[in-house]
Amino acid sequence: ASKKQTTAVKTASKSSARFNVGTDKEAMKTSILNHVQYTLARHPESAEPDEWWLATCYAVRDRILDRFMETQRVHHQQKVRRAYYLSLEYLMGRLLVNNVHNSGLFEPTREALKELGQDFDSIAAEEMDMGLGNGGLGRLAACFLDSLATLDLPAIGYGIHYEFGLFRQEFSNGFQVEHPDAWQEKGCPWEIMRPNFVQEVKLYGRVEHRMDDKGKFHPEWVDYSTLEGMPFDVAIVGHGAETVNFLRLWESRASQEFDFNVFNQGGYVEAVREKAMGETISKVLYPNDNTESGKELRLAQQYFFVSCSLQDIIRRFFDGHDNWDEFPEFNTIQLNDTHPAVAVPELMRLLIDDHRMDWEKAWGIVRKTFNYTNHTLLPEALEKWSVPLFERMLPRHLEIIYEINARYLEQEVEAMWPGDDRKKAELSLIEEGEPKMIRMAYLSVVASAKVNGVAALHTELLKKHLFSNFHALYPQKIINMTNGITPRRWLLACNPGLSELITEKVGDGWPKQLSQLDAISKFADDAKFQKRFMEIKRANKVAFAEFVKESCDVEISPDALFDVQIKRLHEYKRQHLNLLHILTLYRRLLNDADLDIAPRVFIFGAKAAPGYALAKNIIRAINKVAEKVNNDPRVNGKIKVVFPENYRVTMAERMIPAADLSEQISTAGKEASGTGNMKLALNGALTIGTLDGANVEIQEEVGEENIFIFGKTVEEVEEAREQGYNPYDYYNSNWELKSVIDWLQSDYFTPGEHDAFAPLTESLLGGGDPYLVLADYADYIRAQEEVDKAFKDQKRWARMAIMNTARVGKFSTDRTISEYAEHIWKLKPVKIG
Ligand code: B1H
Repeated sequence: ASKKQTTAVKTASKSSARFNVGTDKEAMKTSILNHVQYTLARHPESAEPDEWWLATCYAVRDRILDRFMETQRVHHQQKVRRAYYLSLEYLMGRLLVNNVHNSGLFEPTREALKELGQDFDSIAAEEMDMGLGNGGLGRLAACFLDSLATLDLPAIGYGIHYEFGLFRQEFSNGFQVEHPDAWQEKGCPWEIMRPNFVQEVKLYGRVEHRMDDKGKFHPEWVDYSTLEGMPFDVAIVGHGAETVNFLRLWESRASQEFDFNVFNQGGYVEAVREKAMGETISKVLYPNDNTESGKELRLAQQYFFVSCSLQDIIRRFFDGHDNWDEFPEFNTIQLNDTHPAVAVPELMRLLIDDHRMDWEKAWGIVRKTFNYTNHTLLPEALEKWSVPLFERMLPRHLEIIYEINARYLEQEVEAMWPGDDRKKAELSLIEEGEPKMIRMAYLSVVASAKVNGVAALHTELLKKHLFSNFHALYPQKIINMTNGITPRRWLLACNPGLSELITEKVGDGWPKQLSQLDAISKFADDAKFQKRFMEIKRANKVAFAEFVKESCDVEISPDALFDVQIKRLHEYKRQHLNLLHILTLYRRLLNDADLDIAPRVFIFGAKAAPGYALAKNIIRAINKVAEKVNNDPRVNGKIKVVFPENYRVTMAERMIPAADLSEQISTAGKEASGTGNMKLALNGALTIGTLDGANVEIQEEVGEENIFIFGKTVEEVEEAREQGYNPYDYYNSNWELKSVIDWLQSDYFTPGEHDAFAPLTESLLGGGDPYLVLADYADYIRAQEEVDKAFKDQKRWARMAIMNTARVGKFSTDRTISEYAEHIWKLKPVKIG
């Protein structure tokens, strides 16, 4: 009977080419209605919009799950090599729109809803963002998953099922206020709980070295506490719905055993406290971007999800294989920054302690399995764990790290620099000091086969500075993998107008072959094409202006230049340089009401880490300047400043298609890559930017004549520092710069409230201006004047914008992921059929 069943299942999946259930309008209608009634227990007549949203998601999910199961069956049957992506962040955004596009269900779903009296767009707007990430690093992970599935690469993402994602931001009197992000409030139709794959994780305790019957000592981790990890899977649909991979997120639970152990050790109160700790681990995403927290709970999060994931990988491997020697042949693990780097000692522990492998063999496996992506050079973001903290939570792992360190210093560093103790101290995984610190980046480099930077310039700087010794020691290890973005979400789904125009001109292959966009460059001077391109941009601006009216109660003209800076609030990203430009224009307008400038709307989207006081002060300054400017009749509406609260993926999807100008103005050498820069250029916004991160490569692609570059280069920044950079030299010699800073120091923007922006102005002057805002100010103003001139010539602007869309095909994550697959993972596509 069971054999018969298997055949029946096989025929079913063969007969309906892609799905086992109908995918036309009628089938979708039936399915949606069924879910309203039998999943949600509601009468269609009285169902609310959020219930229509849920039912629609379930109907779409049913179709996706067919492909999901088929994909996993094929991967299992063919014993494929897989890539595992370990990341503490996945900034997924909404999934419905993306999933209907990728699975080809957009039209039937929209039509079905229409016949049910529902509007697809408003139903889709019911969805809360899945905001399990901070910024670029988390969004990159989400784009990677999309491309991995689209390219038919067998891959699984692992992360944490945070109960609360990145905080929801509100403004009150210009101040940022944080609220918990209850993203699961309306239900989570996309995820599937997998109780049969629960994993157990140990924490705390101590190590005993016990003798076995052969007289050999074995380390044993004892008196530990245990936790449980419950996996939740989210299906990841590739474009065209051939491959459906998944993202597996772990939620922590206190286990029965956990209670028992702690009860025995410490009694009731301790037990309850520790039980709460067990349930706390996956509670909330740490809201830092580009800064490490150094908190105990954060280390617990990292270890918890890494241990669950590695055990899951090993379980899957032995379901089909029986020999550890084959492990590196079938598994490759990517560390998304150092956040999951504790995977290195954890895999060593699993191999040596649990599977009784000898050190050399285990280390050989580890070094063939792991690869590491570095995302930042900023010193405050480089993870270092204090040895005492680490020892308390992960005593056995600390031993292993010391052993890795001793062996690598004695064997590899000694061979390269014989007798050089200074080199050994420089390269040690342990930084001396009080307390000693574990350098997680160094650990990741030593244990990985390949280490990559995320843009050409960033990778060169890694080789030259942060990892220069390692580059000498392992000359083939450090390579570049320039970031990208998925064109499915960041053009096809978010900008339907432009997508249709492109498809009309170049066919519908571009979402999977983004370099095909180059074919529209031949229309850059075509007046008719220019007109249509600019009409689409204008329509997107009208839609965004409506959103601004609703959310900020500010009227903005779609004919003004939309000048957009959207990214986390950070000094190195220099939102305050943008602010100085706004103040400069405001001042000029007050001095000359007839000043001939193109009307501009300055648009910001940014969250500040809750503990980052200066970043919060900059937010307040922007909000307060906005209030003044927008309500000052003397500027005659020529400039407006808007800062809608709670910037997130969904807001980016509205802003990016409406942007004219993309602000990418970080201090050279500080932004590893940037990815918003790519999204904006793809949607026809021109970049004003420094030669930093991927801006350099964007310039190479679009050409110097289609981008506004300004400011000091990396070399010039280094030189200025060496020569003792003093912001007062600029302050005292540039009269206009001095006036706008003095203006910020007055109470003009916060009447009666003095020194409101002292943290900001102090950082620029007394604080030494660490990010060279004053040094780049004059050239930034010059570049902005060029922008103004270009925008006034709408034909020229149209040409430049078209060339941006046409020439940024390189920045598809399909290209990025193909490079990872070829040069790091040695991973081949697997056709599901
Ligand atoms: C990036 C981070 C980051 N780099 C620490 N580093 C974090 C560091 O929670 N933490 O501790 C969180 C995030 N994020 C960004 O990665 C870079 O700044 C961007 O330039 C880059 O485009 C992006 C993706 O590579």
